[in-house]
Amino acid sequence: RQYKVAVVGATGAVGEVMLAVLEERGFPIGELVALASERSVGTKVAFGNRQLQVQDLASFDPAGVEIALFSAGGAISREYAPRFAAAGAVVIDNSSAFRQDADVPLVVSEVNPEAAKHRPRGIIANPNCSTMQLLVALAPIHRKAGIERINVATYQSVSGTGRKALEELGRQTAGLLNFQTVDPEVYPVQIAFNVIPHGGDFTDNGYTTEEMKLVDETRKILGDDTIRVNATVVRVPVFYGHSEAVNIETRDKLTAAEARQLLQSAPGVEVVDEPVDGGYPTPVTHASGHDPVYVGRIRDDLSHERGLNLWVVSDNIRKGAALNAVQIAELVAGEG
Ligand code: A2P
Ligand code: 11C
Repeated sequence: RQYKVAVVGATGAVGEVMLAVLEERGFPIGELVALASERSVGTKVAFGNRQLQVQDLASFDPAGVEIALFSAGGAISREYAPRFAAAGAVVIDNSSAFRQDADVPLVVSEVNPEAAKHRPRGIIANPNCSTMQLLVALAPIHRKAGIERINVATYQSVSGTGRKALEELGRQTAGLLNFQTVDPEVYPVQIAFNVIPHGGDFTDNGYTTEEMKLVDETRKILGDDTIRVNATVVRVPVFYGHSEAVNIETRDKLTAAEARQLLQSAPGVEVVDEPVDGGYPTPVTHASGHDPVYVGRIRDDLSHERGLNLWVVSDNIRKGAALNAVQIAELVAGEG
């Protein structure tokens, strides 16, 4: 059985990788449609060694589309995802538009795949990238020892913000190395050679939307509203790959050695944890362009008897977005 698949936002940083991952994994595609704004009509995107003509989302008729992968931002999803679903498609939405809706499942393929089956609106939400990699690493620990509290600081790459941010980091870096002054455009302050304690928008409680996603999405995906999450999101001048310094407190004691062993057989996880130079994952040496969630620096918390520290790194565009969306599509296709 082959499917008619649409990628909405096909020219974007995530859309481009959705197409690459669909091809790499040999998703059963009968027909593939690449959609973006009318600005992109006339341009082409790569699908394996083929080139697809980009079509205008606004004038596209979704009739016949069976699976639609959306990554064109929340406003586009809110407007068009219900239309695709009404036309019969299963929508897998990478935006934050529907993630907290009770009748929309929020799925990490390794963590709660069964949730994808119950989708009364025909929409399945793909989690935020920083929640995604965190939970691939933490769900096995939660099942084994019960996580009561998560304390996380993120080091998020600019690709999470989209193509314009990738360009901004490149332009600022080149400019500053050539003694030019650079003006920030995408970010409020200079990102090159800097770190910015700000992702998303500020909310009334002083936290940012990116921080609150870590709180709310973690609880929904693990199905446990009692988990306490304390998050600080930081943008760093890295192109691809988010990193997270994670401290957890478990209900039952889990030693670093036990956690290491548990994670070695966890789906989607690769443990890189040697206490030597370079014996840990980084975005550049491990994550960028690769599928796994890498975990290293696993240590007993010296300040808390049931505390544990981990360093979690993954390609935010792959597992954090495009790969998980395609894995959800595989779950849907696997239903037959
Ligand atoms: P376009 O390239 O035509 O603007 P990124 O997150 O990397 O910035 O990518 C955003 C994606 O969302 C792009 O594919 C972009 O297409 C798409 N997009 C943005 N606005 C619209 C719109 N109004 N209609 C359809 N697609 C849109
Ligand atoms: C970032 N996590 O790195 C974001 C990007 O909710 O899907 C994705 C925003 C989202 O800025």
